[in-house]
Amino acid sequence: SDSYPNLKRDSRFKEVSADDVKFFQGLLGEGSAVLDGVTQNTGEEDFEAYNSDWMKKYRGQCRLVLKPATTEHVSKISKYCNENMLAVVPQGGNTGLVGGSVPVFDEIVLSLSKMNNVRSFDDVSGVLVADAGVILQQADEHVANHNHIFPLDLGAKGSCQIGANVATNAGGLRLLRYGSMHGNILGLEVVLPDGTIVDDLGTLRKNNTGYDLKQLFIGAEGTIGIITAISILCPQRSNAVNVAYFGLESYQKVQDAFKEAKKQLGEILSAFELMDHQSQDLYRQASGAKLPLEGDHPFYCLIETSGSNTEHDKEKLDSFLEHVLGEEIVSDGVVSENETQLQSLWACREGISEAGQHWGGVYKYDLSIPLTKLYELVEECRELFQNNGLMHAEDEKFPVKEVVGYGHMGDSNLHLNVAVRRYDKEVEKVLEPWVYEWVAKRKGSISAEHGLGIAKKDYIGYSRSETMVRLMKDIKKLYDPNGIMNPYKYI
Ligand code: FAD
Ligand code: 2HG
Ligand code: ZN
Repeated sequence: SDSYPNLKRDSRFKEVSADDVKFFQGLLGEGSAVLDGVTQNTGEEDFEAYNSDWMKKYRGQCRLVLKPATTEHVSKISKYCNENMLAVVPQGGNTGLVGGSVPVFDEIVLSLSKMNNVRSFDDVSGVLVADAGVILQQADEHVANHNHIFPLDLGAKGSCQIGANVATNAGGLRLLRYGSMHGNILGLEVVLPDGTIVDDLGTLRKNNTGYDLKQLFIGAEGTIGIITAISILCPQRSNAVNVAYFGLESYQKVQDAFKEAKKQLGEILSAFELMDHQSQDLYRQASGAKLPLEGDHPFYCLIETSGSNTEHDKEKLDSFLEHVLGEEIVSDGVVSENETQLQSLWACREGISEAGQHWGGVYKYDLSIPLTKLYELVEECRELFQNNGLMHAEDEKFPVKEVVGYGHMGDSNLHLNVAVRRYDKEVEKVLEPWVYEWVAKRKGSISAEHGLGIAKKDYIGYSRSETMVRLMKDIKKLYDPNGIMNPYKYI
């Protein structure tokens, strides 16, 4: 593939034939469930949405997309592919940021999009059981009708799927409050590469009977099986949600504000997000939106509180604000007065990811770094580009437009985005392996929440020991001995 000069198609995998297509059509019908470019003259453009990723950075050459409607379908497809050495890529909403959801060569795309039913919701326990292909926002709306909240929220909620959220162990904006998928997932239904249906769709909070095998599929990025349904614990939805947006003068003050927020807002704190000035400026330029505060500040924070008592929460938030303004920890701030304002404050944070690629492309790094050192990486990276003459905010001749830092401060998770006018080898040489070495030296992680996919496949060693990588490979071999499931990616 042009996108992957260093990779060769694995010749053990069979190319899709007319007979294969016939089998899948027999199973799924000849309608929209099979997009066939093998026996039909279907154009490239029809495959575009499946072959290329959200960043338009990775591109495969798949000529067959399958959209099963049932777990039974997924099982029969997997079994057939396994017996015939056909490689498969499970695909959800294709919003992943590490190139994991698109084929590398001619792998078959198995899209979960037609498996989108909520199976049950129990409003006493808060347990939702639903098909993997339900869109995150729809899952949240479903439980909202019962006064509950889906314990994950992220900027791609309108397109990403809950099964894929589990497959990537997505973190998102409220992990600080509700915890990770590893804690919230109570059960999974998974199809193994040989077609075995693993029905572990339990709804129990506690079940200490041997290995907790479902954990293996959480964050596996579709390399050992296909998640077809999930069972997840949803907390009560809070009556009172408030959002505040601050300007601060230094990263030290951001840390002080975080400490104060934990101290004073404790149990009602549901998000603490960091945005640097450069990230807000890119967002403003790309979206045309007006920023919430008048003056410029080097740093901004977004704090969300969610509690059960509006007055009580408001009182707490007001006294917190008074304190941090009085102590000059924050220089300026605004609190949302209504839902529209709340959404527009959140947009300043959620909109950065997309703004980053507005000028042509973006290099994204998703890192765990000890909190005290978290922002140093952004400063050093910016300095590198300032010194080597590759960066200019206005001049089109320079490949790099801006280096921005933002992220889930409450989880020590930094997003470093390098907004570029074009993808460029010179820029890549500066960034890699420099970023990974920087992070490894500080005992951070090279992937806090987006996973490894293909983007970081060569760098797993910066965050995992040889022994651990060997154990992962053993598991891969056990579950997927033919290696048909999402090949060429990190494992
Ligand atoms: P895809 O991109 O389609 O797939 C992702 C991976 O999962 C692939 O490796 C794929 O093979 C595998 N997969 C998909 N479905 C299944 C399945 N049913 N069974 C097994 N494997 C499967 N991520 C975060 O963690 N936190 C964020 O805050 C966040 N914010 C984002 C904001 C924006 C604007 C965007 C574009 C992305 C963001 N992401 C974030 C990344 C991405 O949205 C998440 O990784 C999300 O979980 C991917 O869901 P998807 O349905 O798009 O999956
Ligand atoms: C976010 O927190 C996402 O906005 C995306 O994880 C981060 O685009 C990115 O780098
Ligand atoms: Zn994130």
